[in-house]
Amino acid sequence: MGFQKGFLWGGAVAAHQLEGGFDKGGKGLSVADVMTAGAHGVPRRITDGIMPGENYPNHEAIDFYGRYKEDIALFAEMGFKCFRTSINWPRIFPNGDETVPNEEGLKFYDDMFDELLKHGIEPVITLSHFEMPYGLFKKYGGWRDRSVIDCFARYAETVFRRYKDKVKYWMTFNEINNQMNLKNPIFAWTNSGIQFKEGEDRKEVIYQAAHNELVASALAVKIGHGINPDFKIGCMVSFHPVYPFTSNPEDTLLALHTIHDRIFFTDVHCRGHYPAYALKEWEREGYDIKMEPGDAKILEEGTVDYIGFSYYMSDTVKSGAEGENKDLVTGSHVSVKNPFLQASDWGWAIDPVGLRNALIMLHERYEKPMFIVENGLGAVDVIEEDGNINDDYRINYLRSHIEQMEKAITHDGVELMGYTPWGCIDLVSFTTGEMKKRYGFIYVDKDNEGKGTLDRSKKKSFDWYKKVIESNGEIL
Ligand code: BGP
Repeated sequence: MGFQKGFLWGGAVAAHQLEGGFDKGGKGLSVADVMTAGAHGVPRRITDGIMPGENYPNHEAIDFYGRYKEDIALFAEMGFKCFRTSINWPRIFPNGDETVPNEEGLKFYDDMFDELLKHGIEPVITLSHFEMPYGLFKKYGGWRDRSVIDCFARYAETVFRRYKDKVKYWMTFNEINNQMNLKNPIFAWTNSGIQFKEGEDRKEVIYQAAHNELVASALAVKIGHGINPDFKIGCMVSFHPVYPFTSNPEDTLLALHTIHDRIFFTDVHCRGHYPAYALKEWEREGYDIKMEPGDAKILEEGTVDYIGFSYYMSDTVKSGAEGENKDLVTGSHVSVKNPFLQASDWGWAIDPVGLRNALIMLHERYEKPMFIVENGLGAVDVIEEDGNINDDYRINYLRSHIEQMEKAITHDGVELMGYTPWGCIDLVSFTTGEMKKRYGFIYVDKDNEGKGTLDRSKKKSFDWYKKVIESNGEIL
């Protein structure tokens, strides 16, 4: 028997990608609210405030804000044990630096958590999933400025106190490590509220922001445990195993170096201090990362309880390959096509065994419980004439990944708490801003232009996943 009793089967979303109601209930703007829709090959842009006539897909999203009861009932029908979402930070502190929270925003999450608990679904909550208040972005330049640490700590303390009897599982920053992808600015905007300036060393800027975020995360862990010692507070990173393209030792060395950019954040979150390779890099590059005397102690005392991570794909690197496959960029290196793997319509390598590799690597490095809080296949769904959506490709993707999870538990001794496939209900894609890149078990009638009834319907994968949960992963 692979999956433990009480295994947290569920689904994952993020507030800014499904709630909509971007200006309802006293909410302020987030950075995500000023990001335009992109499309295949057309990157998303960030605008200086809201511009009339622009398409901001997050503003309505799928209106979970107005329809959460209906959606939660569908999750309950699938048998969800947990539901991962985020609190939209500017719903609570509209500009980010107020001292008094917005009661209407707090009330929304009270009601939503009550609805989940009524159905026996455990909320799993991310404090910051790309919803940095626009006010902090404008006033402080986001996480460049350590003043944001206090704002975040106040926000974390407010929601920890308010929901201490409703929420047990928390995560601090979603995919905190994606901002090391210096070539796609979307991650710096949303992870850190940073717009790069002409001539600055992007990596140094990100390391400074990272330091401020890591201190804020550790502070939140300490504050949370003080409020409720039963809280389980994790980090959240995007994890791709990195393979050497050949057995050339130079490729293996490159793979080891590439993984540093991904693993740096987890190293600090889990071990409570900076890894030697980062300190050497700072010295070598002349980076001046500003820290205060108490920071090291906070990092040491605020290590996480578990590792939450997303897994979509693996990367493959080849020495001397800079310039090949420019669209596959990971960290500061270039990933090449892996001849053993197929890719999704969006070019993401499909690699179920890579998930097992990731679990083994993270388990052996940190010996902490793990939680796969995102995994899934973004695909274009077709509604058949009879109204059905036969998403066998999605079922196959998820099945093959769950099989590898089971092997990692039974054979490799990995401790896995739960599994929440991404986008359990169709929502706005983060990297593209599209609706047509769908992940859900539940279809939402809305297209890329924002048209549609927003009606919900079940895809074939809905009943499949229901059986998976019912059988605790025995029937796949
Ligand atoms: C992760 C994010 C999510 C999510 C997912 C899928 O990076 O944490 O917010 O959207 O990727 O990406 P996309 O929506 O671009 O397909």
